[in-house]
Amino acid sequence: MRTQVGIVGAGPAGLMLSHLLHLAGVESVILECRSRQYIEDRVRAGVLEQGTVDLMKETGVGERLEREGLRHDGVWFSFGGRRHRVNLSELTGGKAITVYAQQEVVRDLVKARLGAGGQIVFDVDDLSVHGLDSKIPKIRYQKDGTEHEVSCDFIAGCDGFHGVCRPSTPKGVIAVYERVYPFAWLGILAEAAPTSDEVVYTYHERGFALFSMRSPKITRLYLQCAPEEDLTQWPDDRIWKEMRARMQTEDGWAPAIGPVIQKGVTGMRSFVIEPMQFGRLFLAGDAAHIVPPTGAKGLNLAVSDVRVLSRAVEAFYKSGRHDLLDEYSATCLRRIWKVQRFSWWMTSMLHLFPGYDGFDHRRQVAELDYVTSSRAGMTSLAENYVGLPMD
Ligand code: FAS
Ligand code: PHB
Repeated sequence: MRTQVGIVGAGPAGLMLSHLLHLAGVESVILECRSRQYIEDRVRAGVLEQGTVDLMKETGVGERLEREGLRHDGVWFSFGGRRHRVNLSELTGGKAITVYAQQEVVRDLVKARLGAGGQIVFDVDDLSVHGLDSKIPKIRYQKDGTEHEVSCDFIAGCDGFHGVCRPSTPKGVIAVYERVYPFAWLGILAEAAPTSDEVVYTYHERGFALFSMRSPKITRLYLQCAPEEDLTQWPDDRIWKEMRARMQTEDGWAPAIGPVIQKGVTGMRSFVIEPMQFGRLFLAGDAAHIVPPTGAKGLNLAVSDVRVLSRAVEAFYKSGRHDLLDEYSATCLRRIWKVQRFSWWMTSMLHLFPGYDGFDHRRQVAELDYVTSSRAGMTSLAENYVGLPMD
């Protein structure tokens, strides 16, 4: 098979890239190791920045988002038993976040790609990439026991943190910058009507907790736990006891209880590679960087990377330009490091770290008090939370 851009991975990065390239008249093929059902049911992120929402609407895949997305003009921080609201839209000239589950974004993009005659090969095995520093790199994979090869001009490595593309670069070419946090998140989906119509971040002496939702019937909750937490030790009643112990406020607010329909533990790390390109291989999304979910940035960073990459590839085919491709890594990294800083800052301000003492706890509370009462503090938080400008 021959195509212009071979894309490895049908997550938000790979699907949005293929969609944007299609609109620019550039051909691509997506190779995904999982089934369509699996990727459309995979529970992950849920918060979209203003820029991601605008891009989906501008490019014709925002119809269901418009109908079912939950726009939030504010976000809450709870500490000392009281909730404090940051008015995002007032502080950012009308911008907001939208709660719309990642798997819904994936569903909309898969439907749009296949609907436009796009090629997505699901359930591929043993995928490998070759000739990255040649003019025609190749992707080899197995499907139904048969060996296949895709020749292309560019390979987009959108295969996530555990993918094969990043490790396929020669040793020493890529520098790694990393922080692994000494805690994780235990996340649940519950059939319970959300008792807040905006997200609530809670700082508590028992550990961090987060209140979010997916619909008027589904609540999404997270609590800080140990990195190797054993889910079998968390029956539903223990989960609810702990969630309410951490989140309940003096005015009686607390999450409503309901059947837990999904639970999982997510590790926390900050991770960035430089550069995000080697030869004709361009890495995007979680394949190149990971943020702790405290800032709700993972999916949005993947989208901002492929926005830059699709423009660079379009300029190559339309006017033979190489400059935007050569600048791809540096352009993305400028925004990535700002988003890494915000996600690290939110994580540091809201979680309990081993070895922290009374001084640290009072410092964290003072920081929360400052960023929820000072206009300058709230504005900085708000502009980062709704999303810094995309290039
Ligand atoms: P993805 O990981 O989404 O997609 C990569 C794709 O490549 C996958 O479909 C995978 O199956 C495929 N692939 C991998 N190896 C392959 C191979 N060898 N061959 C072919 N295909 C291959 N962010 C938040 O903001 N909030 C959250 O609550 C949140 N929860 C998360 C929970 C988990 C468990 C994880 C892992 C991430 C979470 N994130 C969250 C971050 C998340 O949203 C990511 O940033 C986002 O999925 C990144 O999108 P992609 O870069 O497209 O990578
Ligand atoms: C979510 O709704 O899943 C969510 C919200 C805020 C975060 C992370 C995840 O910071």
